[in-house]
Amino acid sequence: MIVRTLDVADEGERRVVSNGWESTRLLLKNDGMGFSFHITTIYAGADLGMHYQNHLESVYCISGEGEIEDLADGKVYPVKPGTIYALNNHDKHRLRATTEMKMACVFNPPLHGKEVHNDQGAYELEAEAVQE
Ligand code: 9YT
Repeated sequence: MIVRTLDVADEGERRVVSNGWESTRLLLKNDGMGFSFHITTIYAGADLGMHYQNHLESVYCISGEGEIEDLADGKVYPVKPGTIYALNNHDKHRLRATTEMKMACVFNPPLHGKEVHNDQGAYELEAEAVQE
């Protein structure tokens, strides 16, 4: 069994800080679950273009407010506490945070640990791993 807390994970290598967001990766590839699980903070005012060509991602909004735009058809959906979106078609999208947002994110295949977006807004499949 694996038991961790966000407080402890935030103090170590699991916390990755990037442009407009930070993410604490609580479960990773080397945990053997088949997915990774992250608590992500999107900073207020962030406007992030993403395209996870190599991964599927589900995102559940815990707190804060913003919107997501599906760049395939231009549709914009509000995101608020209780909203989940799933990028089941590797959907190219923009996420805009009106306020700071806390999100629970699941990636399949799982992330190794240190991924940040490349210039396509994607994560590479082979990335540097978090060392336990
Ligand atoms: C919502 C979203 O995709 N934000 C980017 C960070 C990502 N969730 C991650 O790496 O944890």
